[in-house]
Amino acid sequence: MLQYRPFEEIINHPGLRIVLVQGTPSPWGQAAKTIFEIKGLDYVAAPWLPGEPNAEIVAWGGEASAPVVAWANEKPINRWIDILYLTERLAPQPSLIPSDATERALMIGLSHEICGQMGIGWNRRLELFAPAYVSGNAPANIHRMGSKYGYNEADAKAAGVRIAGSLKALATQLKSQYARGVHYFIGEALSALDVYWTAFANLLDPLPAEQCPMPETRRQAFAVTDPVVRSALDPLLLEHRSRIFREYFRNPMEL
Ligand SMILES: N[C@@H](CCC(=O)N[C@@H](CS)C(=O)NCC(=O)O)C(=O)O
Repeated sequence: MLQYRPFEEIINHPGLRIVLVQGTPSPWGQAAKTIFEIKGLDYVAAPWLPGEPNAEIVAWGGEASAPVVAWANEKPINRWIDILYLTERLAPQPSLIPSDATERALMIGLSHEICGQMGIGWNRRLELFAPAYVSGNAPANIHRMGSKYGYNEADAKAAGVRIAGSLKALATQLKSQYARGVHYFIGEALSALDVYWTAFANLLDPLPAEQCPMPETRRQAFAVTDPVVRSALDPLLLEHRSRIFREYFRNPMEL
């Protein structure tokens, strides 16, 4: 059971720590947390208040966003791929990174399409910020987040088509796997890509309240209406998300 500790308490903790966006299913953090749990890694967590300055955490982690992860007295890290490789070092089994170089390249490439710069998470966030900007009176925290996460009109306009492109690549790969009877994105077993897709799908088609107890207003905002994106959201992708969630995620999600 996730119990948030005050940030001060985790700074000098000797083991694995994570700062998580509190109260909303922020996918970068939920994916990192779930990878810890799949690998049986004990960890302690502190809350990041979304949209707030969180100055102490920024001073410690050097990054104005969450998750921030730290191990022992090593430098805190925040990028999804660095966090994944740390967990592989701390608990090599079960491995979530394919040992075959070609499969690994495909896994990391498709994971970037979800978690990386200009990936699904990045573009979906631009879509979520757009209405406030278009209204001409975006509140301060949206302005702060928008400038932090690269909001501009051109990229916001292109976001839907870019998300659809990434979804089509994911659907093509998943269909080829299911066609040969393997219900994972890559290779023969669970990889980090299955975890990332399951966590980030909440930004397009949120899980029901009993599985993901997020504020109702946020759920309505997260459910994508853009027809370009909806048409690329293949039903197999959502079926896969629900199966991986049931088999590998804590249910309900801990926010
Ligand atoms: N550092 C992560 C990205 C993390 C990220 O974008 N976090 C956002 C999620 S929306 C966040 O912290 N939002 C809350 C805030 O900025 O206050 C990576 O590069 O892989």
